[in-house]
Amino acid sequence: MSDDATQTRYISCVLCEAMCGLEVQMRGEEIVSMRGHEADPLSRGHICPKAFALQDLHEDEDRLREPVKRVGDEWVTIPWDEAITLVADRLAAVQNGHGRDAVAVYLGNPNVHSIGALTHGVNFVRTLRSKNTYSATSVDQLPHQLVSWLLYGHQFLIPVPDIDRTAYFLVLGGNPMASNGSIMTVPDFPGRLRELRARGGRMVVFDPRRTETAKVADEHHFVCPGTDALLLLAMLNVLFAEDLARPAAYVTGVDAVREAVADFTPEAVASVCRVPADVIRRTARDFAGAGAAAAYGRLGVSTQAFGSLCQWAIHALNALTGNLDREGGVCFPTPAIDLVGRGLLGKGHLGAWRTRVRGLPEFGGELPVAALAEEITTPGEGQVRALVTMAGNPVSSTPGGQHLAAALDELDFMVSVDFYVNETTSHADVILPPTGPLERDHYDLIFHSFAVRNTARFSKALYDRPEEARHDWEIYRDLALALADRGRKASGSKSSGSNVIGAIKALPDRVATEARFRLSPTQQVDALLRLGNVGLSVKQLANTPGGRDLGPLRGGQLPDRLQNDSRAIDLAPPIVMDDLPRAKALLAQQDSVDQLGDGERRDLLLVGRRHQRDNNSWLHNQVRLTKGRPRHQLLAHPEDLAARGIHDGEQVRVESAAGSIEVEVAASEDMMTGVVSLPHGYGHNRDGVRLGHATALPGASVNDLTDPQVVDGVGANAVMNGVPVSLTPAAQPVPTA
Ligand SMILES: Nc1nc2c(c(=O)[nH]1)N[C@H]1C(S)=C(S)[C@@H](COP(=O)(O)OP(=O)(O)OC[C@H]3O[C@@H](n4cnc5c(=O)[nH]c(N)nc54)[C@H](O)[C@@H]3O)O[C@H]1N2
Ligand SMILES: Nc1nc2c(c(=O)[nH]1)N[C@H]1C(S)=C(S)[C@@H](COP(=O)(O)OP(=O)(O)OC[C@H]3O[C@@H](n4cnc5c(=O)[nH]c(N)nc54)[C@H](O)[C@@H]3O)O[C@H]1N2
Ligand code: SF4
Ligand SMILES: [Mo]
Repeated sequence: MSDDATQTRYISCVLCEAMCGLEVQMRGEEIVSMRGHEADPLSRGHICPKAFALQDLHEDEDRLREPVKRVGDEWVTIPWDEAITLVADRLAAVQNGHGRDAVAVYLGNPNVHSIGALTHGVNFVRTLRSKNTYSATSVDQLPHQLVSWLLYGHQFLIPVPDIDRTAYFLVLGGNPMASNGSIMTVPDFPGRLRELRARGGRMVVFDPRRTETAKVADEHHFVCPGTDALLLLAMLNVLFAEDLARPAAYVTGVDAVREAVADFTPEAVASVCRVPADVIRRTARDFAGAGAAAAYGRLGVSTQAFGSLCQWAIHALNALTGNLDREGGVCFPTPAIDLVGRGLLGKGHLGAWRTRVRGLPEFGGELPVAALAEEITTPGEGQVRALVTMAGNPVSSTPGGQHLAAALDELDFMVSVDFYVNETTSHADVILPPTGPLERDHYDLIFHSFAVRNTARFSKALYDRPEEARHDWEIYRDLALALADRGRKASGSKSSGSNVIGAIKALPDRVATEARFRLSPTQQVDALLRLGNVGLSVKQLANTPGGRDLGPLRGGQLPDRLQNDSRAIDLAPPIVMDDLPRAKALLAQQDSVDQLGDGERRDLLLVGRRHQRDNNSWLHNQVRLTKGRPRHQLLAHPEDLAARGIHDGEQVRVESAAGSIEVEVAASEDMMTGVVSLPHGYGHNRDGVRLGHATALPGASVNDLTDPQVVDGVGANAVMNGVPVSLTPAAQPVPTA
């Protein structure tokens, strides 16, 4: 290719679950233009402003390209070999001195958007063999996985709304107009919604904020945060009371569900939910009568005190109305690489071990991250003394982030695999930066499994890996090999008695490790594609811009695809049924938020939100992405502000049981009264953070308010919605004499 010739390349955006196909014009190394790929069978030309951040990220001077080591307050660049040796030495020393569990791991969200992290990163974590494995799952979709494990026998066998054919789309606690869907890969949500409505279909939204999605819905209803479980139980109650339940033959436990929901009538829950009984009744009837209907609930009903009960009730609503596994209802995608069917992902388990301090259960091999800080700071046998973070920013994104930040400074050693010095990695001893999204091949191993249409797309890296850089999978491979060479003991805290024994043990470990890490991610994807039902290959897909269309979602796959032994769905799993007394207690506790045990009056409930031009806790250093109206503010209803003598635009103090922040308030009629909303991922102005532009952005971290001590009663997912807070004008600066 000559330097001035332009070339068209097709890639996937990895910045959210929508995995849009992009068409990129390149002149030499330069990106001339980027737009949505019109012929892409999944994303159909859709693109959002975040896509351009891929280019800005690539060119960003803040982005680390070589390892750095902390020396005092400075970061010093070091060669890769030295960095890998240093990290392996320190991790092995901690594990040999204090046991395997003394090294904790936190895996952040972007891991699911990188094949290298999934093939080699996860394998590296296995190599550590620590029970202290944490991830963003427990501040996110844990209830989805838990409920799928209970109902369908596999944590990743999750049905998604067949939005392209449904007649009635019921959304609770999700805002796909901003998020482009989650556990429902739905690029071009606005276009798909327009089509739904053009077919005469409807969308109904329950959310304490009149969101971007609520504004384009046929109906929007406010619901008091944290009470959706009651609302949903009441809808189930109506199905039984009005004889609308028509579950498939393979659904069992229906009578137990009928009994369990008997007390939750619409009238009984209405005042707690702040949803009129007739709205609840009508919604249940409309849903059951729609022909093909899909109920869906996302972050607002997952990361709250009843997250698991909410997700269970949503599945029950779909199953009882015959909409599970039905076209136009919710369906199980049939991806070209079926990780579930091939047995490549664990089915799930709950409580196989527990956190040391609070006794919270693991799920699927991971402990809830709400417990991480106390596992670091509480002395004793099994204390966490070193931490590996992989593509994550838990100081910003997990409850009680400020406490975690303080805890990180108590560690003996911390290493982060990340390309930014942010709120979390600024506490590390070493940062290992992988290549960026434009420098690596991509096939979506995860989100094809949750997409509203079956497709398969592979894209070659837009840029070659620079000489000085390493891919994430190379970093994990090298770390695993270096650790194998160091021959860690199985467990225990005494030092090794014999170097010879240690060396002998290390040999097979090294051989086994080499075998596991030998194939590149792309080679592994190729092998999996060839094994799959469709018979594809990387080469074929790389030559097919936009990839292969494998057609719309299919119904009628049950009970064959169930992964449990019974080949039936027990709709009343004891783990969920046992949580119903807690829901009953909420029903009784009408005045729950006003008066707390500690005598403080926290009479507002805090919820979160996302914006199209924000991406979790990162990319705020991208000037192009962050432009537009400021959106860091706490949103509150004007009546709630007036009642407190607070004016629009003022600085306010927000206080919860866990902490307090100061932030600007914005009056908004879109808020339900009694509820305030703050986006997460803000508040970059912390010590040590080097995010250029981002550190000057206004805003505070909502997770300085969320309380790590409060978790979902089933599965211990974090509670980041429905947090009781108080609101007062920020303290006026005291005038100095
Ligand atoms: N209060 C509140 N808290 C929340 C949420 C909320 O709604 N409200 N949302 C929760 C949810 S859903 C999620 S998923 C989490 C996200 O929380 P996390 O996963 O902990 O954090 P992210 O903000 O996604 O940060 C990603 C980090 O990965 C780095 N990174 C990006 N790409 C790569 C890569 O390819 N390789 C490597 N090695 N690093 C990379 C970035 O620089 C950044 O440091 O936050 C959760 N926290
Ligand atoms: N642009 C952009 N897109 C993203 C992301 C991003 O940061 N930016 N992040 C990605 C990630 S990691 C995820 S997990 C997804 C999340 O995707 P979504 O879940 O669609 O996104 P949120 O905006 O967090 O929506 C949560 C909604 O729940 C509402 N809510 C809060 N509490 C309650 C409650 O108790 N009950 C009810 N019914 N509603 C409640 C909030 O008001 C909010 O509207 O988005 C993904 N897409
Ligand atoms: S919606 Fe935006 S961020 Fe998400 S994949 Fe598409 S272009 Fe990327
Ligand atoms: Mo997420």
